[in-house]
Amino acid sequence: MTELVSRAQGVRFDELALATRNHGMQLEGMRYDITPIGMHYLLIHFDIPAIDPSTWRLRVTGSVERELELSLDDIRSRPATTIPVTLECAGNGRIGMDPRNVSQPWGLEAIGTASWTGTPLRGILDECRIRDGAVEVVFTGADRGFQDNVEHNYQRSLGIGECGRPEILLAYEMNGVPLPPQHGFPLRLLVPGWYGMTSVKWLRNIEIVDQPFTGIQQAAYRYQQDSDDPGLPVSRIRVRALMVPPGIPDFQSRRRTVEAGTVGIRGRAWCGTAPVAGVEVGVDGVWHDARLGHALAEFAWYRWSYAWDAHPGEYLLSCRATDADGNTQPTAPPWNLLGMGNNLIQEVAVTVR
Ligand SMILES: Nc1nc2c(c(=O)[nH]1)N[C@H]1C(S)=C(S)[C@@H](COP(=O)(O)O)O[C@H]1N2
Ligand SMILES: [Mo]
Repeated sequence: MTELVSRAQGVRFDELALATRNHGMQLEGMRYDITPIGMHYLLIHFDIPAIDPSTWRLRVTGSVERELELSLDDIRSRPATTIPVTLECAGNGRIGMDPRNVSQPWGLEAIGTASWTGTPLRGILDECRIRDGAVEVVFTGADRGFQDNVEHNYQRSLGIGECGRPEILLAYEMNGVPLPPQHGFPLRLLVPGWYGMTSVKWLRNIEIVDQPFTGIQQAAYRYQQDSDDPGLPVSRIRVRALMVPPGIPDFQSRRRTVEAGTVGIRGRAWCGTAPVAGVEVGVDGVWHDARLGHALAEFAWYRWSYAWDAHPGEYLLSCRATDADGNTQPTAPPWNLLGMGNNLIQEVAVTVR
């Protein structure tokens, strides 16, 4: 059930309780190419399951010629790749929607870039030989709970075609160490370019199905205008730039103070649908081109910077990215019922002294 709260009503206690479980990445963490594990954002719908890696098995079932049951050692002995990937929660920016859905009240911090190691999913799908007529692959996590009064394990599906993409991994390491419990130990799906909900943690079952999957976590991620609107499914990450807030903050308001002179504004930009083509920095609404660096990898963030000639006064800084298809960030939140995909332009209030 969707419950809406307007901005004027403030954050509810249940939202605050979610926010203390599921933390974001401090934006100054964008200074690191690879986000340290404890700084990477977290989104855990239910509880972190306790899994004994010695008895854990991954089962591959359904519309296949050959079902598989793999131990962690079996998976670790398969061909491995390591890639940096920027993950973002589809609910990032939710707090800027008005009214907003009562859910994890993200500001802008539901991001992180980790170096993930795993074996390509398609190798396993090739090995089990998918039957004709299969349409999707359903990924099931070991975590279980209630959402919208329905008890279920966390589950998401992906189309068969999408599953053939080489960058999709069954990942068992993050930043060179075994996955920590909160990020999906012992194995998670990692779908680069897609919002985070697709990357199922604590993976224990992969089922190939002949009908589209309609489970609760599949239905929950849609861009709907109201509860009767089927909406489009939430899929790939919308283009976004964020800056490291410059200078020093006020503890509570986070308002920034910087010294007059040349101020280096830095940040990151990413997009799940096309390469990032440009980033601009706004100073009181006047846009200037930032210097855009290279992406760390195909599905990881770009570095950008801008040298701001700052004179004493009060300013509103902003930044926006544009992708190679010409998509850019909106000036008003792209409102939808569940508060998804809000890539509104970031604004940072700064006092120059
Ligand atoms: N099994 C399971 N997988 C899950 C989730 C979950 O609650 N359970 N949350 C999803 C969501 S909504 C996001 S944004 C990402 C977050 O991944 P992270 O916590 O490793 O950053 O995991 C996804 N995978
Ligand atoms: Mo998410």
